[in-house]
Amino acid sequence: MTLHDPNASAALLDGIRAFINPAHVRTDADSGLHYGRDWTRMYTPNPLAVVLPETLDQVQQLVRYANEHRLALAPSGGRTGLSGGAVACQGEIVVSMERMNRILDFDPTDRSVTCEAGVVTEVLQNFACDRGLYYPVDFASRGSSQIGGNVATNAGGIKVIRYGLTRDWVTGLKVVTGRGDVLELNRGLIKNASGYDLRHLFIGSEGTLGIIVEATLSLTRPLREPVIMVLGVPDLDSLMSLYHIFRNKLELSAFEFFSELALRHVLAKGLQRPFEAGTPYYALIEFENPDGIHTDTALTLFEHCADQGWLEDGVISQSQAQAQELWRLREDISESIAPYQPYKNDIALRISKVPAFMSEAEALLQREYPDFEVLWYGHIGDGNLHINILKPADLDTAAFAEKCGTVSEHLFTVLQRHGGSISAEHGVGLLKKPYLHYTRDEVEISYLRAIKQAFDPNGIMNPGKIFD
Ligand code: S2G
Ligand code: ZN
Repeated sequence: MTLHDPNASAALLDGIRAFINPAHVRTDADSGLHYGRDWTRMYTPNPLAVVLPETLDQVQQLVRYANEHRLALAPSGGRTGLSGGAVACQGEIVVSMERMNRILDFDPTDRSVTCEAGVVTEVLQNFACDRGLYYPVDFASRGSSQIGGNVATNAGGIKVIRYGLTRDWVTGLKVVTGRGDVLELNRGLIKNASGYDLRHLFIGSEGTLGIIVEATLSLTRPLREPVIMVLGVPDLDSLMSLYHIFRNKLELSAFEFFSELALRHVLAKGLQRPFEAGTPYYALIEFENPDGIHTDTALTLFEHCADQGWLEDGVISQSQAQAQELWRLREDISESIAPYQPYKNDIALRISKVPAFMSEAEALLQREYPDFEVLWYGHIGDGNLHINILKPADLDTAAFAEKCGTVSEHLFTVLQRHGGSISAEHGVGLLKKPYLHYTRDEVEISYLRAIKQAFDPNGIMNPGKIFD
């Protein structure tokens, strides 16, 4: 991708202003910083411009114009990504979907909603709730992430154990491909055996095949009176025993975990300990409990697990307010550690492989990197572990990132042996690109390239993300 020099750029940007409101073709430094990166902080944003289209037609004209002039486009949603997937650091034009934020259609019979890519996740969740329904893909960044970005990264979050990922709720997509064609994919159908399902190529494509403009999503009934239990757990084997027994006896909507170190950072923000005992790990379990019908089962399980030594203490929510407070112990971890510029790993394993991987990885980190503060948390219920290394105050960002790069190579070598993935839900973007081969072999990557070539033959769509 040869990028244009500043002089030629001015004329090229004027060309864009011919079909997009000039007020929404921005080149000021503040816009470049605000729209040119996601939550990662190891890349310096350097977009050529930030463009905020308002219609499908403008998006299509922009992609066609970018093909004609070989301009790189970096699609941008809420920019809550953690792998540099929405970073524009090589003169790309950021295409922010922020102004395309309407909910276009809702059908109670289909339990289906069609929204533009720029709709904020929480706005969609509230829209569903106001109609007695539920959009069950949920995570801490719901207040700023956008549906288009959730689809582009196949966002997961905290309810996957029961509801799956974004992929499981997308019944239709309207996209502009990297070639500038508008495709309406699957059109909200539940069944559609008419050949390859191209919708699923765009889900998780991280903006490299084209721009997601609209999504049609399924909705479901809300959880009835969800209850939260937080349990103090002595070791990994106990954590997995709790998982097995609670999963078999109750229909769980969440089985999360976090370490004592992670909890301490959240408590430092003023939250209360769930109970007196401090334990190496904590399990957070959610299940619906209409009219308290499962309370006895939950308490019986609690007593049994305590007798087995699988838990040392625990609490069960007595109100929705307390349930929210307990969720914050898990959901506030990310924000609590952000000031430490953590180096994040977000790995996926088959659930059965979690304890073996975790004990091997913990031993490796303690042996090789004793001076690193490592936090473990994540979604045991779907085999997704978040490993966060906090940046020591005396180590500069570049040196820290380099050292963590070698940590990743050690971790991913272990992960590969356990058949895991280097990215569970945060995507590959720029951050994980050097490690893609630990999860995809060269033959498979050649197929990814062939698909990219079909949808984006001039390589203008988010170049350099996922693979080169
Ligand atoms: C989580 C959120 C982002 C992070 O908390 O489940 O996916 O901090 C994460 O890793
Ligand atoms: Zn997560």
